[in-house]
Amino acid sequence: AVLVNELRQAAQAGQFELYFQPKIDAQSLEVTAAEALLRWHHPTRGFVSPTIFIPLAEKYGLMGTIGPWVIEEASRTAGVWLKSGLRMRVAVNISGYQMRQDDLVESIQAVLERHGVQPQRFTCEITETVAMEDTQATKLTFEKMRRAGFHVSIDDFGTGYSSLGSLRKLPAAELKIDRAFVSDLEESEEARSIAKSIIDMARALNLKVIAEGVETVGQSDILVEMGCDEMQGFLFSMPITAGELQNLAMLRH
Ligand code: G
Ligand code: G
Ligand code: MN
Ligand code: NA
Repeated sequence: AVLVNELRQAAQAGQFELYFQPKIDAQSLEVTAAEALLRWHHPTRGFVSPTIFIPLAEKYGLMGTIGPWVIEEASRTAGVWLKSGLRMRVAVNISGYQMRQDDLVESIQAVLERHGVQPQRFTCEITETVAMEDTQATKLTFEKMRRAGFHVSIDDFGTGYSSLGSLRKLPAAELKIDRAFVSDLEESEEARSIAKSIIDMARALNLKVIAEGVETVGQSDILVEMGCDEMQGFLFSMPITAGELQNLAMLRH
């Protein structure tokens, strides 16, 4: 409960920072996008992981302030990159709470416009579990995202219960293979089958497929061989600051 109160103040206190991790084109090795990952620098506890505070924020109704902060900061950063000539997308993780807000899409559109960022340059990463919620509220948000022209990515894919039929109804452009399958690729025949199924499913639906958590050349080789379009992971880069990412993207361009 103490942590929740501190979390409530963190945005105003300037304790949040966005890090960015590049998404790499498997063929050209260019940076196609950067995923914004929230960091909380607590004055006494030090670094607090988003795996701890995001679920707390969801539970205690704080995504209503944290979510917009992330969208604003990511869009502002994308505007800076665009002005420096970099044409990559920025990707933001959208939580279940945010998906259920009926003004989410309009508020993102307004922020993007203010920073001169086109909607196609904004990726919404939505976990498969949230995407499959199939409530009236999330269906409406997806429909608005389609009309707005956002790039939609289904995150942590393979951990939920999507069918081809349900996926076809979503305005998704990208499936992101969950890290769990990527980390086991070299050891596990089952992980390879799952990764291959996801890639084939993406092909059938005309979606791009990206693998997250790529750490070794062996994993990367297997994924490229299977036809994976893009990769993200420590093999290419850790999450880094906006300035560092800008330098890395320039080098790879
Ligand atoms: O960056 P890291 O690997 O520590 O992130 C851990 C988890 O926190 C990941 O599942 C990631 O999607 C989530 N996360 C990071 N930043 C955000 C954010 O801005 N919003 C939401 N909803 N989740 C985030
Ligand atoms: O679930 P989501 O994809 O949003 O989470 C991204 C998280 O994965 C970030 O917290 C990031 O720090 C972490 N991550 C990114 N690349 C790697 C990797 O290669 N290995 C591992 N173990 N974690 C990674
Ligand atoms: Mn993500
Ligand atoms: Na993920």
